[in-house]
Amino acid sequence: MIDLYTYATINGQNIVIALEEMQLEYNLHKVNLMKGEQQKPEFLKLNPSGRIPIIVDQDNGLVLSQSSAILIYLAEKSGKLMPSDTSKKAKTQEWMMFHASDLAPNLFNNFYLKALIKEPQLVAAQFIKDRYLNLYQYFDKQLSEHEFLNGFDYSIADIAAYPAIDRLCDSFVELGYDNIVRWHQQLSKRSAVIKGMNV
Ligand SMILES: N[C@@H](CCC(=O)N[C@@H](CS)C(=O)NCC(=O)O)C(=O)O
Repeated sequence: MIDLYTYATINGQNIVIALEEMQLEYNLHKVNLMKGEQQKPEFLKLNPSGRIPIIVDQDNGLVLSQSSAILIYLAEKSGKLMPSDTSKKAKTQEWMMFHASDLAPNLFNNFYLKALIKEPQLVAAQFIKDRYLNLYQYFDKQLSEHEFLNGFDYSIADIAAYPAIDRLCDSFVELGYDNIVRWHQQLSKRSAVIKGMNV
């Protein structure tokens, strides 16, 4: 049994999608970031950096943060949604890292500069937005050649990327990133994805 501590953010929704797709049993603990619950002492004991998502695996006591690490752990635990072949596994992780290191921080920084600081820095925010929208052209190219991001099957790479792409879909329609839009429509019909996005 897995305890999941999460909230409705891009890093928090993808873990729910993964648990649902893998049919792993879990208890959902919502941590309301708007109310600052991530700073409560009992949560900081689990993750001193005060951020979701976190899982606690009751089967072995493992406490794990970082959504990419959690997705890889859950895929290995369940034997689902990550190829076992070394090269295919590496390609899956390549697309996960593309999302986690190049895109997710830029999405956050854009939001921060626009909405979270006293004097919004709109020029800097736009610079960052242009950069991440430009990087998504490589997702579109990959999805023009393959049904799923790793080039093989539906995997944790798709799950990692989905919640952020869901928020940006209007921009992708405008930019003519038709392959991302096709992929988004396809995934959006999955019951696990619907459940995860509604967490
Ligand atoms: N790289 C981390 C990012 C985790 C993160 O930044 N979580 C945000 C929500 S998406 C959070 O909990 N923020 C609360 C805060 O900073 O107070 C991951 O992928 O899990």
